[in-house]
Amino acid sequence: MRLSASLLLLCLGWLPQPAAAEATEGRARHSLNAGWTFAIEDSGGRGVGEAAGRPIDLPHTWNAAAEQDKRSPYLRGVGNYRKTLYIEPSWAGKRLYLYFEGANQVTEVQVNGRHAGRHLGGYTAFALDISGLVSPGAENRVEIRVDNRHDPDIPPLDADFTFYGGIYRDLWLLVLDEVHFDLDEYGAVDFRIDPAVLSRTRAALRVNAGVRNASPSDREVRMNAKLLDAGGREVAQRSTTARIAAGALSRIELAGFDIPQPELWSPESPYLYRLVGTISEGGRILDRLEYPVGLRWFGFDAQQGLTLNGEPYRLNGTNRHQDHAGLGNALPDALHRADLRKIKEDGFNFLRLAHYPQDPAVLQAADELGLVVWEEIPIVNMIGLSDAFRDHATRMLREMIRQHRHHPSIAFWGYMNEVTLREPDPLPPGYYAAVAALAEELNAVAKTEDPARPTVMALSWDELNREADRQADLPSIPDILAFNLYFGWYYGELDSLGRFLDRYHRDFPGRPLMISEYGAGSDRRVHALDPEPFDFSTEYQQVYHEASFRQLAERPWLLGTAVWAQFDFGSQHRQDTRFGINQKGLRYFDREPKDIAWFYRAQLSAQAVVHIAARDWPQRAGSRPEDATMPLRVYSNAGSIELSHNGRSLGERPVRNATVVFEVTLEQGENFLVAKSPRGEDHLVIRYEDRSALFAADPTDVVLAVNAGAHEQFVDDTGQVWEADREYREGSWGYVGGAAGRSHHRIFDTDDDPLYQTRRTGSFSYRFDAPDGPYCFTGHVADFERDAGVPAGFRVTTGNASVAVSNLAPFTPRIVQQPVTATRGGLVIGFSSGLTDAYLNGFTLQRGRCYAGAPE
Ligand code: GCB
Ligand code: CA
Repeated sequence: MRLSASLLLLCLGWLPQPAAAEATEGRARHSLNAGWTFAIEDSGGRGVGEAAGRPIDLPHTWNAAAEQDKRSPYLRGVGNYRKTLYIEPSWAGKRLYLYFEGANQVTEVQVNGRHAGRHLGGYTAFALDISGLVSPGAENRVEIRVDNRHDPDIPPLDADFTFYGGIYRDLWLLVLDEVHFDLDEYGAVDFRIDPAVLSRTRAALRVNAGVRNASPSDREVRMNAKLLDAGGREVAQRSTTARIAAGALSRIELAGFDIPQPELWSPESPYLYRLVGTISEGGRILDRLEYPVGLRWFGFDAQQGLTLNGEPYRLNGTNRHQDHAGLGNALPDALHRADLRKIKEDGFNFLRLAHYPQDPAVLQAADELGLVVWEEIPIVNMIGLSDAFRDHATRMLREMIRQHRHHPSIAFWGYMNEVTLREPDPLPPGYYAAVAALAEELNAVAKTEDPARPTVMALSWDELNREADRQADLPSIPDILAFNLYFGWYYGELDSLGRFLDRYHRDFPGRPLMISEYGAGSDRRVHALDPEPFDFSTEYQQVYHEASFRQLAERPWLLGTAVWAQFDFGSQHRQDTRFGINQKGLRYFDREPKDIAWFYRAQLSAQAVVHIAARDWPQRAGSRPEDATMPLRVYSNAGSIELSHNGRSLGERPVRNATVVFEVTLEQGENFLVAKSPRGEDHLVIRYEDRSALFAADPTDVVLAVNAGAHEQFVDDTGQVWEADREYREGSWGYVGGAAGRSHHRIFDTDDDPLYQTRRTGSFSYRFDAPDGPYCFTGHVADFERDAGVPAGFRVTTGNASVAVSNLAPFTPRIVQQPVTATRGGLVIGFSSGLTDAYLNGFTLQRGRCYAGAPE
């Protein structure tokens, strides 16, 4: 078995402490989040509305509502931030740094009109020394220009997520003594502790620091490092003195941090020691840092899987993007931490940070809560061939590793995701060889920067099969190969997943494998009794995860797996059933859990789980007697579940694969469901609207609403259920003729895309065996494939009435009302068009006359 040498982890990261307390002992850190004015810059380089600007606080992005505007692409431009900054007189002679945790993606800073620095890349931290640009005892002008326009030299070039612009993470002013732990290399604090020996019986650690003397004279300083256990008791302490020449950087090592029987870190027991480092001179503390330190080591083997601290350990994980509904990527630390708590609650022990380095608060929470982390740089879908692209890629990798390497949670460094998914157009000669060369280079950089951690790369299934990819042979480059697999979603069958993995594992028995992504999208408004891939029903997502997780769990040689994705996330180019959002989350964009989240809790969590998986679908309807009978799932880690419905037991069933399925026949109105197990119970009310009365002798005022052309139902925001389309059956209703069609184009001026993205098309009719009398038919149509200017339309005929629907604006709903009359127990509404096929995307039918004020 190959061991990825014992890795040490330490936690640097400036700890949140009151500025005043910090100021008394070495460095001070002041938040610069508050009190900015912001303006978008016009193309001439002037601030738009510059005089006024808009008051804002950080973290901030100008694309916070990107997914709410279907008509215009999100702004990729330039934003200007301004602020005045009072510099205390006592800071004269100190080193002052602006410390950005992250800004997307090119940041240029001026202080008092003079250039302070520039940083490229949107996901790593950077520190700019402004000491020489400020006047103490005065207000100083800080101007920051942030640019998120496409830049062919800066990764990512293309990806399935929104590139929100702005200073979207915290911004700090660091006040350091002239002699301090160095901060000038890659935005990282140069102070760490690594194990020379690490086992269950002994840890021998070594501190390594870079101390900078930025003063004009040589200095004699003392560096001390103290290791404390979690209870604050001293474990070991060492110090040394060093003479540092004016302007020089001195490397200082301290050995002898020995711990017999060390407490080890793991997701189940995330034990953290603390390391306190000080630099002092004549008893006066010049700098002081305090970090958590976690001790653990991983091993991996292509056949045996992963080990943690010498024991077999399976990673069950998920992926996280850093954005949130309504906020874009500008999240306060508290929300980052809350996300990680949710990931833990959902049972996971592993987190892939997709597809870029994330906020320091994320890594700190992973250390403290116990999540094993894969962190990667954003080289996604394609690369650029310029030297600049390569330089930025390697620099980002160095920044990520140096800034985050002390976190015990991090186990893997990633540097590419599906890197050949998209080819540049036109394809430059030698492109694939250049991708392989860049992969080799990044792999080598990662190994140099951090020999202790394995490298990993995520590839898609498509990328294993193409000739060009085979030539490039990317899978042979990283220490660990990971797959993003979407069998039963983008391609293939649900049960092909395991077979594919077995074949690959057999063909490449020496290759350690992980699953970096698998997932399916869902919309809480879309439901199906016969779910299919890409219908975005919550039911298909459930079927998908139940089948996929089982196949993955059966293969212990996989080092780990990660769901795509923990949360729905912003992806501006996407239109599934909601614009601008990737809907594969186990939780919605606002973090509300989907029912499928409980499947994972039931599979993975030690807590008792009994969950009736119908929170996403509490409002149901049907128009035929059999519609009321449907499967109902319960997710649980109990041995068996008894379900009762309106006080009657439906029996007790064994739980398999954390799932048990009952069949229930819902009654009109409220249905009370109780799932019981020895480990706990769950209660839920489902409302059912029985519309079959519309076909009874004396129809009541029920409204039949149908999602024409769809096997899936749609529950709109008013709670109206648009039933699945059905073929005509005597005594009921349904279509005669025509075909079902669908698109995933966005539909303007509505959020009801799933209603308009499906339609009945051709020459067809709907029949209703409803009692004689007047009815109101409301047709919903949207042309989802034609371009503007092309005539579109059709004719609705019923008896002798006929109404033409024409001149539809493309991709825009039109609602047409038509009074109709049933005679001799029936009503037929025909759809035909002289021009092209007729189509109908949805309709309602209601007894009575159409009245003014009804939806037009
Ligand atoms: C992938 C990508 C990820 C996408 C995901 C999807 O393989 O790595 O960035 O968001 O698929 O949902 O298509
Ligand atoms: Ca439809």
